[in-house]
Amino acid sequence: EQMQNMTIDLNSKALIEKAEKDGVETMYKRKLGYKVQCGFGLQGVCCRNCGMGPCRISAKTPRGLCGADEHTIVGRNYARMCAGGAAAHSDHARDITHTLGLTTPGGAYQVAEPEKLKEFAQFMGVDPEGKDIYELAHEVSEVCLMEFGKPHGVSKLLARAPKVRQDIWKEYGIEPRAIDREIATVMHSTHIGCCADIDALVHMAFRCSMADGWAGSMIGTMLSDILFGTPKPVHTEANLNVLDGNNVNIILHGHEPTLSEMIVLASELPEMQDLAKEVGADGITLSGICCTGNELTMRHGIKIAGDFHQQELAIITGAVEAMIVDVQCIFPALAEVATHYHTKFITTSPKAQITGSTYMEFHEETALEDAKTIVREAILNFKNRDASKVMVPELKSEAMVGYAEEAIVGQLNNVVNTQIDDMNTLKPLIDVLASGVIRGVVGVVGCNNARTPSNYNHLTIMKELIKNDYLVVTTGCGASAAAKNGLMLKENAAKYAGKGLATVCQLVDIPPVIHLGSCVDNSRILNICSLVANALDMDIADLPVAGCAPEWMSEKAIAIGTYVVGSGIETFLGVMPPVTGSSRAVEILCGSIKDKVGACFHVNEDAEALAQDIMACIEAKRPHFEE
Ligand code: BF8
Repeated sequence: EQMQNMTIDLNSKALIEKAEKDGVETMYKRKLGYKVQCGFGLQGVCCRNCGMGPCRISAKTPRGLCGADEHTIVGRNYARMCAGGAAAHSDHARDITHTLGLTTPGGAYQVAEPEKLKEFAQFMGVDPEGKDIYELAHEVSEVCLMEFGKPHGVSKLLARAPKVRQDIWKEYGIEPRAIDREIATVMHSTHIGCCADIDALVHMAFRCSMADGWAGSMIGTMLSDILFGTPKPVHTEANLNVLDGNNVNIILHGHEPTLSEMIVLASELPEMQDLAKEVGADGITLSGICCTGNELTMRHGIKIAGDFHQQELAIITGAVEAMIVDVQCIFPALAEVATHYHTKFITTSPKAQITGSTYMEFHEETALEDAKTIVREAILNFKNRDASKVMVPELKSEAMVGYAEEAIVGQLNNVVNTQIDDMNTLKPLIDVLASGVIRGVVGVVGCNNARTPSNYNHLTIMKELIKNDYLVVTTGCGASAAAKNGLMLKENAAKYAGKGLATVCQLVDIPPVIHLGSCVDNSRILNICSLVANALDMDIADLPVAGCAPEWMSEKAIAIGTYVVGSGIETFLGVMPPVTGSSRAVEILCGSIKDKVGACFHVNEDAEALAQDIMACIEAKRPHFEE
């Protein structure tokens, strides 16, 4: 029962019980073993940056062996978290960028959005005039690769932000240079004997995170759209019941669409469909977990199997032939869990090899062939399924997903332009915001964290916000939580949303919680805020918007939170980051950083109270916005 209380998802509860019966250890079980977590770690005052340590700060030992105090140690640890997050997002983006360079007409990877490519080329300073689209794609790939390692200048992508915002960054000195450089600089400066000043450490953490949001993630999203298509609203289903009884069930888990898109292509081939029939299955069902799930659902309507905390439980259904993963957010525990069932746990990336997995390396150069080999392996595993071990839980929900920037603007214009004649502008959105019919827009995003019951904070906050007429946009595992619980259906707007928001949802045909994609796609939020701010000749910090990561857990989430604050958006966390060991760090991050960038962090581990904090903060901005 203790374990069941660690999640509010009913499917998860049922599978936790099954895991117990099957004798399988899950995260929920391991969490019970961690009654008390390390207090030094929680406060961020443990330093392992050199071999004299580890040193940890306490009343008796107020300094590390080198003399570093709690502010230095917390600051270094925080900056390194930002660098870790920025590295993960940006290295993902780098792979996408290389893939754009591999596109060929009729090849495995093609340019799906030539117009978007031309527009982006122009923005990056590449003249598309008279160029073959693939020649252009290769040139843009090269230019974008330079953003990772160019020796001079700051990120070109910053120009997407309002001018006033760019000036703020210049003033504070956080315009990121090459992405890799910002990451390397943090690693260097946090080495033993380098930076020992909390203000300077926070400053470099911000600069590095800005490289994540405004360069790495921005490139990742943009080029994914160009390669695989800009998402459009599409119907899907979410939660573990999407696993299909007599089909070969393949779950795609991880982050980069370069792999998952090829698995989609491969599994649709007649030869694979035939093979599935030959082994006695009715067909092949693909579903997704984590951000790969988001990428697939928003481009193809492929169903969402679950979120970060459901990855082990998916295998425990006994109905999964293969769990195919690439990078990030993959529990190493999956290898052990899979030994209890017939599931093949297939790792594919040299960056994320896991002991006990079946390693089938995936190369973009031989993408479709590699994908076919992997899919074949999954199909052939169907015969090993043990019916006595299968339990697909009962629940799933319908959802509308796939709202890219274009979809949001387009959707609003679709219907509202019958009354307002501005086509393809943001005027309708601005009007409903200015009139107060919608009070504000909140990005509720990010992970599941075992320090809170899975999905509880996400759902509590989202429901409270939409009930009070705040539109919610979401990405990552927050998006899965919303999809699993019916919040991404216009039909449910009347039930969950306040009158103003519900009316807008009906009129404009949007759900009260809008699916914007994977965590890399938080860049879409930056884009939309920039478009609105530009249209109003305002700064992003003036808009009635906020960011919230109610159950964050990853370094990526810390980097995101930091660049969102750096972008002038007040950011609310439902889990305290490991910074409380330094009063100065808390003072800066939750206070004085606002003087530099126009926003700061707010932390409240009580979800209901956090929702109230968000609304109060937005209401305080409204008078100025309405002027
Ligand atoms: O990048 S929300 S648990 S899946 S880190 Fe991971 Fe967190 Fe999920 Fe995607 Ni984002």
